[in-house]
Amino acid sequence: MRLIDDRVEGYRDRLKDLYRHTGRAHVLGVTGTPGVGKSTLVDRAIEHHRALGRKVGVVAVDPSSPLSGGAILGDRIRMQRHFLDDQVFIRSLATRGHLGGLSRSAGDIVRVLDAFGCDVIVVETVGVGQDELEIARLAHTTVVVIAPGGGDDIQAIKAGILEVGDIFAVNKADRDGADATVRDLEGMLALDEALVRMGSAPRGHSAAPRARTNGAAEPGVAGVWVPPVVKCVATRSEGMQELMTACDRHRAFLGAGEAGEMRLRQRREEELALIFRERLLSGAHDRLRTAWPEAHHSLHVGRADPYVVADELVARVLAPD
Ligand SMILES: Nc1nc2c(ncn2[C@@H]2O[C@H](COP(=O)(O)OP(=O)(O)OP(=O)(O)O)[C@@H](O)[C@H]2O)c(=O)[nH]1
Ligand SMILES: [Mg+2]
Repeated sequence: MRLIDDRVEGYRDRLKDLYRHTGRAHVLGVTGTPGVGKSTLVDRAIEHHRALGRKVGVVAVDPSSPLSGGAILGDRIRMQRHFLDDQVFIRSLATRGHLGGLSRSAGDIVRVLDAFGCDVIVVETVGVGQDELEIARLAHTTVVVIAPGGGDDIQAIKAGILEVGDIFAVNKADRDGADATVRDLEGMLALDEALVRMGSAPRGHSAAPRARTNGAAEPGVAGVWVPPVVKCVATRSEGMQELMTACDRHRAFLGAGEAGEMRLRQRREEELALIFRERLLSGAHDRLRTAWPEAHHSLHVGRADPYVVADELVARVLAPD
């Protein structure tokens, strides 16, 4: 993992070798705004899967700046009772301030854990940026965690999180307003579904991210997936059984019919797009190593038009050797 993370010479070949050993793990994404209780939930999920004898991998992605690096420490503390368990592997990743680097590493680390034989891999991301949403899409099953009050639900829609959620966990249900949040969410999900059915959903929805088709039905029934909303109190392990059951049902749904297959296809396409983007960016960076300072110089000194400069940079990237 460190070789891959540090992009040590030859790491791509190692990833290629590993890839054919992947595809067995259930990849679970857990996302939500800072402090909603994601790590606490993940800690409970580890406990659940370990009790069933499953090998668990955890990737905790912290998109924050080095200045607020405390979150990673928080994640570690939240899950520390599992550190001595050799069937649990926890890896924290920080943003490296490198274009596309964050998503790339997370996806690669997931594949390493998969090849390593993990039955379940949980990826915790703070759902604030595009990168994090993309990581969430790499999961088979994405759990969006929301806490009552604080306008979190509205924030979630703004960040496009409603679209990526296969399951919604309303955590901190020991606080006031949990029922209202559940109602709001269910209302928004119903509206979202109605829009998809009428074919008038905004762009992005029309791709039917969750492959939902007509009518409401039990989650997990082949052909239909209506994201369930589960109320929980992670600190007291309340609602965890329901949440884990919902995850298992979603996994069964993915393997059971056309809509599930569509979702898996979409995931493979996302995976390719992410790897492609990363390759493109790192290739471009390598090629432009000397061109960047020149480009900056013409911006500052020559007062060049940034559009023109960008076009020139792109032309250099695309130029044949
Ligand atoms: N009251 C209450 N507090 C909770 C619950 N779940 C988690 N917390 C608390 O909320 C705080 C944040 O929990 P974390 O699990 O670290 O949240 P997080 O979403 O992983 O946070 P970041 O990784 O920093 O984004 C901790 O103090 C938890 O003990 C809950 O169900 N009820
Ligand atoms: Mg956390």
